[in-house]
Amino acid sequence: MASAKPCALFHLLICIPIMALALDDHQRQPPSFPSLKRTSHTRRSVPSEGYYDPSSNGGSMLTIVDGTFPPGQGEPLNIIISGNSDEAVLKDQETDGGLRNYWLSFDYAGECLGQHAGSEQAANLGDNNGILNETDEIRYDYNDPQLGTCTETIQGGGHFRYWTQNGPGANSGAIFMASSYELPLTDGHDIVSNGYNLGRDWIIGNITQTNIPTLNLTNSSYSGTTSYGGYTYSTTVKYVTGLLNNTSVGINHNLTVMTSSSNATDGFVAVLEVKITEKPANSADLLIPFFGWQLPPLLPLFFATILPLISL
Ligand SMILES: *[C@@H]1O[C@H](CO)[C@@H](O)[C@H](O)[C@H]1NC(C)=O
Ligand SMILES: *[C@@H]1O[C@H](CO)[C@@H](O)[C@H](O)[C@H]1NC(C)=O
Ligand SMILES: *[C@@H]1O[C@H](CO)[C@@H](O)[C@H](O)[C@H]1NC(C)=O
Ligand SMILES: *[C@@H]1O[C@H](CO)[C@@H](O)[C@H](O)[C@H]1NC(C)=O
Ligand SMILES: *[C@@H]1O[C@H](CO)[C@@H](O)[C@H](O)[C@H]1NC(C)=O
Ligand SMILES: *[C@@H]1O[C@H](CO)[C@@H](O)[C@H](O)[C@H]1NC(C)=O
Ligand SMILES: *[C@@H]1O[C@H](CO)[C@@H](O)[C@H](O)[C@H]1NC(C)=O
Ligand SMILES: CC(=O)N[C@H]1CO[C@H](CO)[C@@H](O)[C@@H]1O
Repeated sequence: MASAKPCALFHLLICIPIMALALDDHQRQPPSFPSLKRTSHTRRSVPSEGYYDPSSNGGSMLTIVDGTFPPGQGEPLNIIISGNSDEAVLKDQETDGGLRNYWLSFDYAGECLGQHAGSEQAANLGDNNGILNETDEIRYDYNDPQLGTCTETIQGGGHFRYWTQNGPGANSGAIFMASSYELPLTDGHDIVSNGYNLGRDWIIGNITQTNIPTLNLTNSSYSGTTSYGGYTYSTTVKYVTGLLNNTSVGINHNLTVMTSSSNATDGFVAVLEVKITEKPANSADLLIPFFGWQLPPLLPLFFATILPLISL
């Protein structure tokens, strides 16, 4: 198939981003690389629900936010990707149909040009990892995986922070997401009215191509399929109660988010079970587009360091 020459070029393309990482370790980790954050050394053991309730082991379904008024308010972890999902989907990577490719399948991507615009939040998932900062913040990409999250940063829109429950005390591998819908940057990125419940339901609505009745939710199930990079995902969503309270008390921005018909958090968590139903025939063909977005900023590096070597 591939002769030696294109193959060498191919390896070069893979090496450039890695070299860039080694050269500048202050730079934020590019989205297509597996997380360097804490990984678990215990075996995954998944209960039938697909996750462990953080509050049963000292954790909470509310995030920890610095500097709230009054102090101690948090944001709801209102979406869980179940540990019963396919193993590949639970891996924090864009390759091989991983988590970041799944998010791209419904138009959510890493932050604008790798820059972090929001403030850090932390969470304790009750897995004995203690309180950890968010793994990353993921934004609606306005159907443009390269630059769309820049639009979200400026115009506002859907976004979420996430953590993985993989500590030794409760290693389900489930992904906990704090989703909301925020106002434009000029309004200080506050959350829109009913923005936690709507943020959750618009994500679920986009995955399942269904209008989720936010004000009339029951323990319903929804399902749908999404695709990106040759992978097709089948998602089943169950709305569950009992993890979050139906309340505005203790919820960040509660005064502006709550409405006369809904508390800041309505007490529902959407639990997603995700299965890969189609894979690309030859995943190697897809690697170039995966790295494509990183090439423009790396071109000067390429010309400065690699080209002289090649022309020797
Ligand atoms: C967590 O984020 C805060 C900023 O909110 C930062 O000061 C702190 O160093 C971070 N902790 C770790 C372990 O990265
Ligand atoms: C899809 O997401 C957009 C933007 O967040 C939202 O306006 C729209 O209502 C969502 N669609 C559904 C069916 O939920
Ligand atoms: C939803 O399911 C939970 C158990 O998961 C149950 O406690 C609750 O009563 C149910 N609520 C409704 C509205 O059916
Ligand atoms: C729900 O309310 C109960 C009783 O007030 C409290 O103990 C619990 O921590 C609350 N849970 C969450 C996730 O806020
Ligand atoms: C909000 O939650 C409180 C309990 O904290 C409850 O009394 C009130 O009825 C709820 N409001 C709505 C609109 O659901
Ligand atoms: C908002 O949350 C704070 C606690 O964080 C609570 O004191 C206040 O009563 C809440 N406001 C409403 C309207 O629920
Ligand atoms: C929240 O609690 C209030 C008061 O009990 C109730 O009227 C409302 O239906 C509840 N909302 C949800 C989404 O369960
Ligand atoms: C379709 C439906 O039942 N809609 C209802 C949802 O809840 C709101 C507010 O409680 C009602 O006004 C709607 O009729």
